[in-house]
Amino acid sequence: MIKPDAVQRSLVGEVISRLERKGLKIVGMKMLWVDKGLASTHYAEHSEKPFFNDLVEYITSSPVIAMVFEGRNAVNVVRTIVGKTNPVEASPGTVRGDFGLETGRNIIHASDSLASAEREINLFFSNNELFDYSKIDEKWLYE
Ligand code: D4T
Repeated sequence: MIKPDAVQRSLVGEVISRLERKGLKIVGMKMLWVDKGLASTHYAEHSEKPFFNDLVEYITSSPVIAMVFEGRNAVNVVRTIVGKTNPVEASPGTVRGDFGLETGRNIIHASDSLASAEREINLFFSNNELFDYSKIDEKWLYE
């Protein structure tokens, strides 16, 4: 999910482009304005943390871009491109390392496991918003 700060800062194309050029396949994508209910469900694991209220405020402050990418090792590949949660620690070359300054404005969310990807995809997308198709580059991306 491209977060509100990245939408406001015109980084949407830049972020999508990095994930797309890596070889990941876009299978779902939409803009939406996350409400407090969806934000609280999405970040339920952090509900007791001191930063929870600020996190919900931030993620509901402007529209976001929700996306589903497919590819071999997609979860790990995306998290490597995204970089560490705190942009101060994120390596240059990562999305957060190149564009962020603070954890509370860290540009993008990425699922941290297949289980959380499945849960989050179900939260943000219905089945008819996800696309099963082949791309012509697949034989050049995979052995
Ligand atoms: P997300 O979930 O947004 O991709 O971030 P991460 O997977 O990299 O990090 P996370 O789950 O630990 O944190 C979720 C979210 O909370 C914000 N946050 C986190 C914050 O505002 N202050 C904090 O101290 C921490 C740890 C940033 C990301």
